[in-house]
Amino acid sequence: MLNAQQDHSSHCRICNEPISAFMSFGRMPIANGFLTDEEIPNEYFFDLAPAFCGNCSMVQLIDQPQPDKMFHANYAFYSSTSRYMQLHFEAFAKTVMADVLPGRADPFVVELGSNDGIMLRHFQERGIHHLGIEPSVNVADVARARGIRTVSAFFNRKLADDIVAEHGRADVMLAANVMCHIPDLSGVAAGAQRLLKPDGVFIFEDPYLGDMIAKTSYDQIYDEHVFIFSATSIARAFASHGLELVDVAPQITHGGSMRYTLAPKGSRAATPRVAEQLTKERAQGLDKAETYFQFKQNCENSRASLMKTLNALREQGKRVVGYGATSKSTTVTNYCGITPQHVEFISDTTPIKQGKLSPGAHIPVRPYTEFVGAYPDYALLFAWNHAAEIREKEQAFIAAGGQWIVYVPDVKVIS
Ligand code: JHZ
Ligand code: ZN
Repeated sequence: MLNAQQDHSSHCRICNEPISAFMSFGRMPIANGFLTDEEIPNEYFFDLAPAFCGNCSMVQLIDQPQPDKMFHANYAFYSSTSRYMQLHFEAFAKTVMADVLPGRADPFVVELGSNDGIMLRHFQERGIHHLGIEPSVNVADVARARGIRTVSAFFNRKLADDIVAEHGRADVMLAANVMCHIPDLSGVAAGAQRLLKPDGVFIFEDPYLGDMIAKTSYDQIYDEHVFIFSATSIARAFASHGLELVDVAPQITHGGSMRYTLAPKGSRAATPRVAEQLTKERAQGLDKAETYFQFKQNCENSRASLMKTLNALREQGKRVVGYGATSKSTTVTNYCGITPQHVEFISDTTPIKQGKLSPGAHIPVRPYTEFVGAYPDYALLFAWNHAAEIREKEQAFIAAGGQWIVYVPDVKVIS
């Protein structure tokens, strides 16, 4: 339910038209704000409320916490925790090497939000001139220790100019699961315009709005994701900075993502895939407000169904453990009202999250060994985007009689 405080309007971060939230997920903590008992009294909350801009079609948060509340020296997400994601970024790097770098003398590759170097390492290993930009110092340190040149800063016009002065202009700019985190998207687009060579390309990928709407994967909405992109909104947002959308490529990662290629206007022809994607998005109604009101209804139905399942299992005295203390799970647990009475603990392989409590819901996060050591009756798959990797790995859990609870695209119990 929207209430007076949540139903406020603001202005589109891209085109400045008035916007208002189409729903609120309620009082929400920092998605990666894993905390100790002592930190509970000071836990930070904000209103998680997405809006759709009827003018430029950008889906965005009305309120977002200050960047330094989210990306700092204890940032909890290390990209290299998934084997499949390591393979994905190796393939991404190889695609760039095969499609963009040939014929360029001493090419220069810049990655925004390079995290622990999961993608840049492939350029570094081949002696390609590279630079990572990563404001979260702890993950950047992992990259630096691997010999990947990394600066810890937020990318903007000024940094773009500094990079050009020190290294020259870039042949390729890359970003994965980063652009949708940056509220000043226009500043980044302007920086990209300055940093790129006239024949350079900017390639980035992020969770895709079309998948989120189709699968009711509302857990893509959390503090860090200030935008959920589509080809429609990206084409419009970058056009005013002289960058044109010249290619799109759907990805299966993170529950459905889209890779966008942008180039200085007129420097290369757009592939037919761009027009096809724009047509598909119109057919899906991504440019219409009604779509988002329906999405809200779908979220409420999903929540009711998940809680019905969890409440029934609690009454039967079943043990339920969460699998993967994802950022996404913070939206699910807080929006649905999942408590430690529903979910005993969340198993996660990331050391920095272990021994802490999940944000807002305060469900303990424990090492993976505790999951394997005493299998629960049910595992609630918070890391549903890694389902293929996890189900392959957890055959013994199923053999022991365990069952998965999933909620994307529908709430289901599966074995
Ligand atoms: P995972 C993060 O989202 C944050 P999250 C960020 N905002 C973003 O945009 C996306 O990534 C790209 C654990 N795990 O990848 C590791 C296991 O325990 O879904 C992670 O804590 N066992 C930058 O946080 C979590 O689950 C496993 O076998 O939603 C997965 O987080 C595997 C595979 C993972 O991203
Ligand atoms: Zn707009």
